[in-house]
Amino acid sequence: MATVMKDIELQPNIPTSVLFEKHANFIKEYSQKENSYEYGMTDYLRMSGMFWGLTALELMNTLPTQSKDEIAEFIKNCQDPESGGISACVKHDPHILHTLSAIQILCIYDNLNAIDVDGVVRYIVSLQLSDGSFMGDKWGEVDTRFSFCAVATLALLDRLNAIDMNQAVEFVMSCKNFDGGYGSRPLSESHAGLIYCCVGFLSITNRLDLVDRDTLAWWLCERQLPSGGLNGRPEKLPDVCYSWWVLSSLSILGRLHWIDAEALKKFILACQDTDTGGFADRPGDVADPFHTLFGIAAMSLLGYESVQKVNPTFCMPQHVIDRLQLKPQILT
Ligand code: GRG
Ligand code: ZN
Repeated sequence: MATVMKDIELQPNIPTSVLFEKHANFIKEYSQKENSYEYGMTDYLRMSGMFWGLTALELMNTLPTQSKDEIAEFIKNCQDPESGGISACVKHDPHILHTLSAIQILCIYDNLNAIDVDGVVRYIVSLQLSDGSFMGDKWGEVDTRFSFCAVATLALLDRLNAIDMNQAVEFVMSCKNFDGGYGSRPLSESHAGLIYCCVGFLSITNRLDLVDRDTLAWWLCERQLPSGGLNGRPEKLPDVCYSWWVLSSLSILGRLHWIDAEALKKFILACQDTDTGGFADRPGDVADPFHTLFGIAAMSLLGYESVQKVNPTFCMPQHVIDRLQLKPQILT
């Protein structure tokens, strides 16, 4: 029996370029909506939201440098003096994802001294379990996303030796599936978002020798649909954020050329909102900062002119990774 492939049909009148000015305004306006209902309802995402917006602005060469001190003050107020972890918003519980986002922002601004770095290291170490996995916070959820957050944070702080690395690698490898992909925990299905986390983890820890390279790259390039867009797993709709999760993984594996780049560019350009600015998950949907970052970052990996080069492992501007003298492993 044939299976129906889910996809969308691109409409005519797709923009032929990235609408930089509109996207920069979209992100700036989004961060100024402090009194809106929408803003109040997304407190729990604030720190990562700031990372998405600020990274997108920097990739477009429009980072607001005048906000450096104000942003550092916000991050300082989100650090829990006891555990050392950083939360999404003042008075929230610390979490490993927001801790990574905060460190990424401070690295972009070259301002790590603004917070208690030893506290952050103590927090990450406290979240590792005896099987090598990482919890997201003190409440105990385990996921390979958190293994990535742990090593990415420590690498940015040059403190990778603080954790049990052999066990950490063993846990990630226990999440590898027959299709070459990785899931969130052992026996969980392969998903492009989690493949990015595990391939990124192995890139940071210099263990890409453990990857089933061609099987995984084949699974990843099979994510491309006739519309040119990529989905996150079989039989799902395309979404612009997978342009990042899939493409960055292929880029680390040295197999970017296995994708039809022109078809993907067209899909990404079609996800732009020509009225409000910003990118949506799919053409015609509402734009948001998350999909805006990943649309722009994917265009960077595809070599689009006037977007700064992005590092595929850290999802940060390459010049920041160079300044920190980090060399995550990339296969050629
Ligand atoms: C520094 C860029 C960066 C990231 C930090 C948190 C994290 C590390 C990565 C997130 C990876 C990710 C997107 C995981 C997805 C997890 C998952 C199983 C999503 C399923 O979502 P559905 O079912 O989406 O809503 P689909 O597209 O599969 O229908
Ligand atoms: Zn998405």
